[in-house]
Amino acid sequence: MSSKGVRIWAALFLPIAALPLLCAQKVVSSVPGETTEQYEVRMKWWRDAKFGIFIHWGPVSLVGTEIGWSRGRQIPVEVYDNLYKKFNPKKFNPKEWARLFKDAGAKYVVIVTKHHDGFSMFDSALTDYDCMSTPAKRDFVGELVKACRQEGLRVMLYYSLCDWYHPHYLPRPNYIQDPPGHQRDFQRYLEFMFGQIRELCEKYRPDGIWFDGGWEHKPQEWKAEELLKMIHQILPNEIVNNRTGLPADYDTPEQHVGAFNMNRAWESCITLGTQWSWKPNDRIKSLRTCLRLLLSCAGGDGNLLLNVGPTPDGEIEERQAQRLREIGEWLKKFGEGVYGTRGGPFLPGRWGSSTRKGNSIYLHVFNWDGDRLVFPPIEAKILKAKLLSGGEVKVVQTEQAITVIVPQKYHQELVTVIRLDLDRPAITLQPRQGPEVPTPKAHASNVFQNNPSFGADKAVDDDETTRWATDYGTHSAWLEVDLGKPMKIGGVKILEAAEFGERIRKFVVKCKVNDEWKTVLSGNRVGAEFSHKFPPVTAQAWRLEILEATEGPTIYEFRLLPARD
Ligand code: FHN
Repeated sequence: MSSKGVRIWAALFLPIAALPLLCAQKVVSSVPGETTEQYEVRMKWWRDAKFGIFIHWGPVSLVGTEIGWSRGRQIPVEVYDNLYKKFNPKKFNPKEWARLFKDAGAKYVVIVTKHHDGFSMFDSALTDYDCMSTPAKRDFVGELVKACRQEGLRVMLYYSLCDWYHPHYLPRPNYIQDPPGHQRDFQRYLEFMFGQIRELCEKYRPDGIWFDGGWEHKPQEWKAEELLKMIHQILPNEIVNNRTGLPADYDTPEQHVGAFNMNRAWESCITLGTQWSWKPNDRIKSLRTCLRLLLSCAGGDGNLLLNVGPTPDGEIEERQAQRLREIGEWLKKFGEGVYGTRGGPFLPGRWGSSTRKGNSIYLHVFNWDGDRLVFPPIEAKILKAKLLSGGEVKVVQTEQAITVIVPQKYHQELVTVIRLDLDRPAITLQPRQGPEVPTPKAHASNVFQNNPSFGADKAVDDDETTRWATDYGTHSAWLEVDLGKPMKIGGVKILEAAEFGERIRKFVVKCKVNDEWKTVLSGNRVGAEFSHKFPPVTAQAWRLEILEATEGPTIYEFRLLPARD
């Protein structure tokens, strides 16, 4: 065989021929010496699940401040540490919670058993600072584990290594003064910590352990390798995250979508509100934001762990429950493009995200370029395209590009879902960039302390968790948006950061036509969500002019809505 022939053979067949070697390769995981194949078998349920619910609950919910972090800060230590004596969540119905999480389309839950505040929400033989010392005298974790299992959910248990309550934990929190003569002893704390983790494994037999709070010590000081070994002696298939400081089985980006990575499992943990534990009148993320977070995680080959903070009387507050049910309703229709998929082949971006399963690619489109998106070419042949969210789709595939065309009347404000059926398994495709879409640029008359975190672009970044803000004492301001090219716009959606008060009293929306600013909309109040349609206008430059505001206006999103032809 000529050298060229050898090169072709190697390029075509070597990857397949090398498969056994690849599977025999050792992988970074929580099980020393585990092969890639063994790791992927152990992680399969977790990778296929894609969507979990995180639950941060404890006596701190009685005061509505952040769990752990508010101890000795907003809440005096002696007050915080005695909240458990009043913690009596009479409405706690684990079966209702489990049903809700199942209705949300989640496949697993992660339950906080002990947070940094040291309070054990499970019946521990090693401390009286636990749920059995509350007036409720209930094993909250145990009941929830049982109920979730009965609904077919997988269960993982969160445990904070750091424990700012325990008298032997080191480092001593700076807001604590130990009694005279008291000797802190980290090894005695480790005995307690190992003992509790053994309890959790033996009593509840979770499918995984979600460690947290590892940042105050090195893995060696936590005896992390010994800890993982103990866990796997009890539960050989246990999945463990990276927060002992060892890489273990998966990474845990927090409050943001992780980077695309087919070679390292990851899960973004993100709050549905703005706080991990319950906060009265917290701002809850919209369905649009929640779905786009989930699809961007799945598109990056990761999972989303969405956090809820239950109320002090034991309920998931209705606003949070409703959002979870809405997510579940969407997943009932379009979950085939989420569950059991892998990320890619088109990398996530402002356009949306893609997932793949079998011989199909799923496109989850957030933003279009007019009525189309132009993707880079793929080596597979597209046999069929289906607009799962309703309507017709046209796909033109050439060696240079894949053009996906959907009339704007079929564009969904939440997500537009398209399935491309191929002539081969989609997993064989190498990842590649996704399509470019026009990205608005913005500038403003005023930015809060000229801080880019509150810059004008935050009002047009398609992210409802970031906002443009202005200085205190600002009673009028404008935001100017350049869409990158003239676009046919038929309406606006404006999300004011109303939690700071509905400050806008008078505004206009303008667009520049033939070098003249033309008013297309006038209004008084905006509030948390303002939408208004108007006869379509084609323009590239747009303005939100806030003419009167009671205090510095602040806007999450100024969204120009493409006209639906
Ligand atoms: O401090 C905790 C926080 O309260 C929350 O539990 C998150 C969840 O990932 N972990 C720590 C912050 O990284």
